[in-house]
Amino acid sequence: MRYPRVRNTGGSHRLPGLLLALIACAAVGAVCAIPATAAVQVGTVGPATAATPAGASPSSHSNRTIRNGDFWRDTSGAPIYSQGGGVLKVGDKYYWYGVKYEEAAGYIANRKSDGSATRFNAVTAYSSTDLVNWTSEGEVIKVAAPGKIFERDAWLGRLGVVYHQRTRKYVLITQYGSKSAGNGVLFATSDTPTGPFTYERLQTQIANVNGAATGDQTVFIDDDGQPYLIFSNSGERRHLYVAPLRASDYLQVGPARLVHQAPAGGREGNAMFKHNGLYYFCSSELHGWNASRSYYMTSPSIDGPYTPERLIKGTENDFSHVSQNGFFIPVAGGKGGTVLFAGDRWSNYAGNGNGYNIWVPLTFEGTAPVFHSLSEFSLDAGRGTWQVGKGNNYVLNPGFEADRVAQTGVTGWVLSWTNLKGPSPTVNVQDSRTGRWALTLAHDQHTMGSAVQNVTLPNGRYTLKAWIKGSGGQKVARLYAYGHGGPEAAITLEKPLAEWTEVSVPGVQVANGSVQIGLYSEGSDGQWLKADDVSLVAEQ
Ligand SMILES: [Ca+2]
Repeated sequence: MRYPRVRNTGGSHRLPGLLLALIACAAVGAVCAIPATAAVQVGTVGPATAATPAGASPSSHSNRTIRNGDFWRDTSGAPIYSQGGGVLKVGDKYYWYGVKYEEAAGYIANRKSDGSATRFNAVTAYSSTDLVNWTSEGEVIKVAAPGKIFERDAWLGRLGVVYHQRTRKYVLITQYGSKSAGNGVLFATSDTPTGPFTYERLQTQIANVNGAATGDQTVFIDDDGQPYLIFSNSGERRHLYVAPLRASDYLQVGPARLVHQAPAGGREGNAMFKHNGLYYFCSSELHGWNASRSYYMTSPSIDGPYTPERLIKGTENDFSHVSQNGFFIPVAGGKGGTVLFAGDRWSNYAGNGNGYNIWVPLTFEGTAPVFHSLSEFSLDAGRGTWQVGKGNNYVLNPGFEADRVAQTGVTGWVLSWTNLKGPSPTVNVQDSRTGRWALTLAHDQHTMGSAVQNVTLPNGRYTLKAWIKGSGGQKVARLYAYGHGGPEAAITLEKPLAEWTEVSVPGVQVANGSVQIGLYSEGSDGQWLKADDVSLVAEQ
C-alpha cells in the first residue's frame, strides 16, 4: 500500500503502517530559531599550519578511531582537558593546546553544569603524530594567585600557538580578561612547544577594530608562515576581521582588516583554514555556550574580498554535531581532500551532553565544504583520509541537545500531530537521561504525535535503540524503523516506564540506502512518551 505524505515542516518522509491512516496533520515545526543571545564566551582558536586533535581511547597506537559524544582520554587514560584551543604542527608532531577550566573536571564527575562562572585552571598541551592518540605534555600555564596574571577568576580562552623562527620562541596568543588586568589579547612565550609559557604582554586595542579586545578569535598560519588573528569584535560581534601578527616577534596584533559585516546576528567561533588556494573564514552563530550551525565565506586573498556568507552544509541538522565551530586542521596538508572540523562542545557550561571535543571530517563539493556529522570515524593522518566508524550512530541530534530552549520541533527531527485542539505542544523537556534535554510526546485530550528522522546510510543490518520513559496506557506507542526495503520493525511502548529504560529494535535490514526511524504515540490527556539518546548502529 502507499502511505500518504505528511505535511509538516520537515517535508518528505512517510509514516509507517498503522499510524498513518489518520494523520492529516497539524504541522509542527521545526527547527529552532534560536535567539542569539549575547554570548559570554569568546572565540576559539585557530590552528597553525596543519594538524589537529582527536579523541580516543587510551594508548594503543593502532587505534585510529575518533569518537565524538564522549570525554576523550589521553594515552595514560586521564581525561583530556582542552577547550577553545588550537593545534600547531612541529616537524612530524602535532601539539594541541587548550584550556582546562575548573568546571570541566566537575562536569565529567557529576554531569551538572553551571554556566555562571568560568574559572581558569591551566593551559594544557598534548602531542600526537596521528591526531587520534594524544599524550599529555602537562600544563604549560598554571593558574596563579588572585591579583596576578593568569588569575583563577579571569577569562582565558580561544588560544593558539605559533613559532617565530628568528626569536626562536613559541608564542601563545589568547584572549584574557580580568578585573585587575582588563580585557585584551595576551601573549606568552616559551623556548619549547611544551612550555612553560611566560607572560609577555596584554594588548588591549587592535588598530581598526570596532571596540576593544576581540570577540571569538583563533590563530591561522598562512603557507608562507605568517600568522594571523581571525576574529570578530567584542560586544555585538558583527564585524569580522583578519589581522597579521607583528612580523618581528609575533607579540602584537597588527592593524586589522574588516572582511565582513554581518547584517544581523553576530558571529563567534571565528576560525580559518586554507584549501586548494582558497581562504575559508568560518564562524558560528551567537548562541552563548550552545551549539549552532556553522558558516563560511571564501576568498583567494586572505584580505578579501570574501564571498557572501554561506551555511556549511551538514551543520544544520544537528547544529554541528552539537558543537561550536572551533578550529580546523587540513589533514596531511589537505592532500587527501580532508579538513578536520574541530568543534567545542561546551557541555560544562551548556549542560548539552557528553564530550568537550567534537571533531568531524569536512570534504568539498567544488569549493563548498560539507560537514560529515559522525559520532565515529577512523582517520589516516598520513594520507589525509577517513572512513565512517563501525560503531557510528547514524541518528542526528540523537540526544535532543541541539535546541537550547523549549521548542515545538527539534532540530533534525520532523514532528507531526493529528487531532490537536490547541497549539502545538512543546516536544523537548528538561527531564533527560543525558545532557539537558529529552524528547516528549505529551497528549492533551486525544492526539496522535510522531517524531521521525529520515536517515541515509549504507545497506546492512542495524539495531535501533533508545532510552524511554513513559506514562503507559497509550492506545499505541512505539519506536520503529520503516521504509528500509524490508518489513517494518518496531517495539511497543504502551506499558509504564517510570525510569529511563533502554529499548532495542534489532535486525533492521536496510536494503535501499535509507530508513525512517521514529517514535509514535496515540494517547489521551495526561499520557506521555519520552525518549533520549537514540541510536542506529550497524550490527557487527
Ligand atoms: Ca539528552
